[in-house]
Amino acid sequence: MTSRRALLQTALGGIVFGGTSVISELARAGLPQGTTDSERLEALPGKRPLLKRAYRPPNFESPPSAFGTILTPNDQFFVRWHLMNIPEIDAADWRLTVDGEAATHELSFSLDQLRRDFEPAEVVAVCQCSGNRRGLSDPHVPGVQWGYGAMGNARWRGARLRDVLAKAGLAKDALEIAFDGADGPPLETTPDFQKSIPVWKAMDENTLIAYEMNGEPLPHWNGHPARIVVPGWTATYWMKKVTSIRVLNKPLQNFWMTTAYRIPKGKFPQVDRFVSQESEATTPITEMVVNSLITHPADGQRVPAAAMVVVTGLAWDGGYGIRHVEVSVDEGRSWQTAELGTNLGRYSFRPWQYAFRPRAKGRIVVMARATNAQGTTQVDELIFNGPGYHNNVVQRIVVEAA
Ligand SMILES: Nc1nc2c(c(=O)[nH]1)N[C@H]1C(S)=C(S)[C@@H](COP(=O)(O)O)O[C@H]1N2
Ligand SMILES: [Mo]
Repeated sequence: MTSRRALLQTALGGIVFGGTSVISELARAGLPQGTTDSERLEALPGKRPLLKRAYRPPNFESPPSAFGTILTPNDQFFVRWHLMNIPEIDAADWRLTVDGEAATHELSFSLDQLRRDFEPAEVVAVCQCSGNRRGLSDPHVPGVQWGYGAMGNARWRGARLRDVLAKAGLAKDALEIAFDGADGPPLETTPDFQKSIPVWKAMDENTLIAYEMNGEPLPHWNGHPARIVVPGWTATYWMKKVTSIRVLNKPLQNFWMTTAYRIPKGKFPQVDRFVSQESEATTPITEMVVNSLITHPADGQRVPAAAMVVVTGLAWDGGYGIRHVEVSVDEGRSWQTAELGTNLGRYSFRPWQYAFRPRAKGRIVVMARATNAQGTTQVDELIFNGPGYHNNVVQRIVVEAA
């Protein structure tokens, strides 16, 4: 059965509601009215219920309950596809080819060969859509109206891309490494989804061709049997169901590189440059901006006025590491340093917590802001851009002490 048919069957077979948990998940998603009205928790085959943003192609975000642990469970990991034809691939049939004008040899691997012939490497890394939180943009911008859940953190295991490229051999003029996946457009008028990264990022020891996610084979929806993992960079480069790797001596030119996934130059604190794709005014989006999420309490929740309230959350950035997280419980007038939890590496979610005793009964505004090892902090005001990328506005929730 094709996944598309499976998806339609889910659509027709009914919505998966889990009673009160669904209602609380929706309330906890904390999206503005209008966004929440149209959203539903629905299950894709093999997944627990996720927040549906679109069916065709499937765009589903993780609900708040997915962020209670440092590693996001595979069956709650968000799903984002640009194109509608998404074949289910039998691992035994899958082949990955490596070629291109600037490759010395042409190679082709089976999954077994990829596992056997290259030393396995692991990295814990956040996979976050460039447009995560786009739905919170004010003014509104078009695109998938993501809330807080177009992201996840996993332990990825696979072959290092650089080991595979070393075997293929890079010519002196190798400039970019391009990826294509098995998915395709239903009509020839839609451009195929292909992406490239600069050679220097492809040769980074943390850039992987991953065949495991949290110790399991990748779920179909997240790129089975293998995907590219580009730690620190937004998920647009993390090609799922990758079937082709090409070594280019010219910039890859297609809609997904030259039109989409670009940000205005100089507006964001970008360090990693993608020089061969820069234009005068714009540059491809590269590393994620520093950000944090409050995972407890939920927006609108009631907390006991007479006891300690423990605020918990996650923080992450583009791979410099989290220096500190500060929490305010007085609408941003004063800030206290939160305690950082387990460190699974600089590309991972970093948990944090802060405990306080409410001063009085009533409304409390809780805010959190992370600062990374470079000293860059989340922003108070949205850095507006048309596609709604890089939203790291300090989150603000309201709880009721009673
Ligand atoms: N083959 C393929 N890979 C892809 C995409 C796609 O449409 N097709 N979308 C990219 C984008 S924009 C995102 S946000 C991530 C989503 O990863 P996930 O579905 O595993 O959460 O996959 C990336 N890799
Ligand atoms: Mo994305």
